[in-house]
Amino acid sequence: MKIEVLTLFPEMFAGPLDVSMVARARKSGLLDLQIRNLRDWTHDRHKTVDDRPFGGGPGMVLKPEPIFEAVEALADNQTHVLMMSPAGRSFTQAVARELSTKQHLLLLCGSYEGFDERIRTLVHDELSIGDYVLTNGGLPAMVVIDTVTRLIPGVLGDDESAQDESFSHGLLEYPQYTRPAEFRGMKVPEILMSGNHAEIERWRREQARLRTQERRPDLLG
Ligand code: 4G0
Repeated sequence: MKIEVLTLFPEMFAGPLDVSMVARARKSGLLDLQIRNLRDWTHDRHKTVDDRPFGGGPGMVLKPEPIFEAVEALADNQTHVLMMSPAGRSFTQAVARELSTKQHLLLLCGSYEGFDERIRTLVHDELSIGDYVLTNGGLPAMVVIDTVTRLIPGVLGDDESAQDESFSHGLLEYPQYTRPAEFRGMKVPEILMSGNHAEIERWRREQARLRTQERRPDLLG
């Protein structure tokens, strides 16, 4: 899969995408990730990307010309163009699964007070990672990239994929333990040491249900 990001702050993307599973996916060729600087599609001396809103009001708005030129240069008819914005549709694991089937994603990261409305004509979907406002769309784009990358076939090992499957039944995960069997007076539940795999599975399902009821009753419907 190819993912391109159009941003005013390409420096932000060094670090989070150079470690762990995303780094591994890039090195193996399963993910081709390219960070593009929006200012490369300006033509004036000051590399202007924003302007004051018509009608007045605070802040600045991203102007259409550089974004149109960049999208026209980077996208073809295979490209799924996404805009990161607090007004977007909620980004969920289901949305990530859907995006992981695309062959080319182009993520537009805004900042300031947002995008000139005409930019939305370029976009297939507008996504929000949650109900809060960030200084720019870079962190939301990295959240999308990270989430989608681990769903690209071949990125997770077989073990990790199987484990992930068991967590995607819409419940929170059950309590897990490793050695030692007793730590500072806190004991591992006896059932997990019983060797009775049917009973262990029953216990885990029950724990996941209780935890979900307690913390996220909205997930149970
Ligand atoms: C567009 C996304 C982009 C409009 C982007 C701000 C939070 C998210 C931005 C605005 C972002 C999110 C109108 C403030 C850049 N902040 N929740 N900031 N406005 O996904």
